[in-house]
Amino acid sequence: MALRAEIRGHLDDWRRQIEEHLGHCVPSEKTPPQKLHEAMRYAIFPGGKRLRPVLTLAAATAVGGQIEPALPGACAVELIHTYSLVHDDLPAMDDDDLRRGRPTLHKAFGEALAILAGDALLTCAFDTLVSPSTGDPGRRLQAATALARAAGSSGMVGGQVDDLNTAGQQHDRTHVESIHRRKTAALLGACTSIGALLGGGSEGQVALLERFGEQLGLAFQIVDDLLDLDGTESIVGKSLRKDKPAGKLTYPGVYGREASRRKALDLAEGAKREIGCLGTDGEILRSIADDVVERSF
Ligand code: GRG
Repeated sequence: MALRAEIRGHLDDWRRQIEEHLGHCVPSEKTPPQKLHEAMRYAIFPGGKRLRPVLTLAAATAVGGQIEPALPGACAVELIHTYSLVHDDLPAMDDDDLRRGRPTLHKAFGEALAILAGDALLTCAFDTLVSPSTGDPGRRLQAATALARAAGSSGMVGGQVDDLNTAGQQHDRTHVESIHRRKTAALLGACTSIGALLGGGSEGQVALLERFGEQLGLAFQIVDDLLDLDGTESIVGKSLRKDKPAGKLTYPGVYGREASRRKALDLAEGAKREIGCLGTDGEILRSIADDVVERSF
């Protein structure tokens, strides 16, 4: 219990550092074009759980690295995640009015600016990752490659396309896993591999932390599917009960609620086993894995 409280203290401190660093990544509202920068900052602040950047920092420290060189990676993954939410909420995709407890970006700024702010957040992510004057440029390049692959057509964007295309079709186990792995889990795998890379981890550590992130990412998406069914809108901060009417391919839709919950728990346990060799250095990551499957938002 005391250990969990100590870990929460670390995570709160990391979140503060992430907020501060993110503030420097995107130009201020006073910088022209003002409306664009206002929209980008509206999407980023206040944030959600900041799970992805926290995972990046946790992976960096798990391999013995410092927070500072990993911060650009942490902010880059959050910028990519935020762009994906902005675009996912658009009328052409999920057509959502509510995100992080307030109007979605296109509701507040209009559709054209939401598309462009999403584009600019995506570009800003790579600028953030490759620009710092300190740290190892070779590792940053590897991190940028990992991020591009996880976020691009073989990863998140590809998963999103298949998710849109299979809406209303027969629910199928292989298909649901393939979509969730690309749409959500690939980016979480990139978070932990980027953290390990920027934290100075060995090739083996980078690979095992990527596997940890991917398994946890799949568990995270299953919990997200369950929250869509059983969560409380004011707590989750987004519109719920949308997957079924939209004919979306989900874990509970294919396996049922109980088996889905068991699957999420098994995946989180598998992820924790994956990093067993890190011993106490993996403590924070294991605690995050528990939080992911216990979450109600
Ligand atoms: C539009 C290219 C493109 C991709 C969209 C990420 C995604 C793919 C869509 C978002 C919708 C969705 C339900 C995705 C799966 C789970 C997910 C990413 C949930 C939101 O992430 P949280 O809960 O959000 O970490 P916060 O607000 O806490 O950052």
